[in-house]
Amino acid sequence: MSDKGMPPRARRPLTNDEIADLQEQFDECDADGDARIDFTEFSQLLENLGSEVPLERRRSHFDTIDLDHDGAIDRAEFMEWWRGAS
Ligand SMILES: [Ca+2]
Ligand SMILES: [Ca+2]
Repeated sequence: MSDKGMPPRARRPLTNDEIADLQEQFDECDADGDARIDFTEFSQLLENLGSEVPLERRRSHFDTIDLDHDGAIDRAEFMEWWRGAS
């Protein structure tokens, strides 16, 4: 009997490819190029993903991702969200 000991969605470091991918996503999302995703840009991202999330859920989602609550998602927060997203 073997115990693999690995949960199916274990957190792991991102590969360079994934990081490059995320940075691309981030830049696409960051419409005004200030290296931060504000709520408007985030809303747009959700729409681009085809997600029909009601406005109040977007807001709470946004607040969850915005770890330091400065009103915008920076790259680190974006990646953290992506890694933790289920
Ligand atoms: Ca921006
Ligand atoms: Ca933030």
